[in-house]
Amino acid sequence: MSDDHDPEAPSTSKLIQAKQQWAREGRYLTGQVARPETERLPPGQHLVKNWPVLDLGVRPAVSRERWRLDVTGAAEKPQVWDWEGFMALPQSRLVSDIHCVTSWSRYDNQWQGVTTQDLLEAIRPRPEARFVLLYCNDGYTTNLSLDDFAAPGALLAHSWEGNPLTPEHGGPVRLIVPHLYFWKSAKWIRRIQFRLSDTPGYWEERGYHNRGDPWREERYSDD
Ligand SMILES: Nc1nc2c(c(=O)[nH]1)N[C@H]1C(S)=C(S)[C@@H](COP(=O)(O)O)O[C@H]1N2
Ligand SMILES: [Mo]
Repeated sequence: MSDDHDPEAPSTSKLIQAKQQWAREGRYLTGQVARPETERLPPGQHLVKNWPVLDLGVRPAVSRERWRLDVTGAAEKPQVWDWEGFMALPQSRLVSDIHCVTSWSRYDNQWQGVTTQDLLEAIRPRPEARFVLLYCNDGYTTNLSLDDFAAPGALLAHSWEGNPLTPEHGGPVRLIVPHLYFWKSAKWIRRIQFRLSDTPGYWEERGYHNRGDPWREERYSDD
């Protein structure tokens, strides 16, 4: 996705320009490797108690009535869910930590929603599907391997701490992938595409690491 060619692409704000510059400079890199078994805070991170809002500055207002989730691509049963259909899927409650590449972490977030494993059971990706590309209502995209998408702890969340997810945090529904940096956790998720090949999303095209494991400090890519 390029700002020059996509008329729907969000405008490039100062913060976004700064984040692109940090990616070029390798800002926040410490070169340390932590062990999740013994250390809860990944290298180069600091704890916050609040929950910062970070996005491209476009906050789409999507009502639950008009909300839809399309699942497309290499799957046996591609589907479009509306709110009622989504809420009829198995519902789970999970607790996880947030690690943002801009160096803040927040512990013990309680999420409610549909685990990616339950979603995968409903749509059954074809054996050759290896990756997902996530499309959001604000024009944002991000890519994941199918293994990372399906990892334990990953869910499509509609609630946080027992309340509906607010619009600025991606409500009605966002993805949560707690074992990777938070830019992979797509807000206002609109479409999940199952793919045979990988393709970079918004930040991955702008210098962020393709995978983003906070324990290996995979903040930015080297090329
Ligand atoms: N649709 C969408 N999802 C997004 C983003 C975005 O700009 N648009 N930003 C990502 C980034 S860089 C971060 S750090 C987190 C921030 O989520 P929060 O605002 O709820 O803290 O959302 C991620 N998901
Ligand atoms: Mo971010």
